[in-house]
Amino acid sequence: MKPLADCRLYTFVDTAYLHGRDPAVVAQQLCEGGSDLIQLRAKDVPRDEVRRLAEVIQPITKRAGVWLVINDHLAIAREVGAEVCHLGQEDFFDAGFTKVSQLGIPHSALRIGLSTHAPPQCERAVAAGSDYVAIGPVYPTGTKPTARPVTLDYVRWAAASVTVPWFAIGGINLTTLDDVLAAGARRICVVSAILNAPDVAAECRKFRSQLDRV
Ligand code: TZP
Ligand code: MG
Repeated sequence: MKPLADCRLYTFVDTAYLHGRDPAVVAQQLCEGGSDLIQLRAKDVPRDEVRRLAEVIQPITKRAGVWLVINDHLAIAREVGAEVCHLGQEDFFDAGFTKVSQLGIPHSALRIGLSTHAPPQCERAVAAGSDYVAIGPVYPTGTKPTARPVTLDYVRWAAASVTVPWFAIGGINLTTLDDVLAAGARRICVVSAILNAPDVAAECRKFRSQLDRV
């Protein structure tokens, strides 16, 4: 498994975009396409089903040497032995936490990633001890339709200011990617542009090679 700082392509098994496909097959295709991290994102899915999906995906990412990230569900991340749990501002700060250490996990056992939408949120996420931060949504996105886009200004700020690994997210596709890279991002999260493609592995490889050029 690569060090987190060397990870650049962060992809998703998002239940909203499975379109009837087997999550295990999608996870395998994302691995074959060169993903460095894969997040299980299952909004409005019952906990037992999220846990079942996590158990299905975990051996696949493990075998491929890809980091598994569980969105929202810290306990499931621990139960299945995922490498990372990703939490939003509301899951972490609004729930009363200020330090990752307050989550009660040995830091080395499970990494924590936090979403951020503005510089002050990013500064407090880094100060809280998060292992990485997400910077976005850069562009409007149907994956998170109510979120206000942060624009490339926030990406440029991150490139100049953030000291932990950070990933640009939101509306990144093969067309917008060049501008995101030009703004200073070196790591990206991609949900719909990969999962809506007919060939997930091939689409993933296109992002990989565009990333590898910079
Ligand atoms: N957080 C900020 S934007 C976003 C999340 C989970 C969704 C990104 O999805 P897409 O489809 O790559 O725009
Ligand atoms: Mg969340």
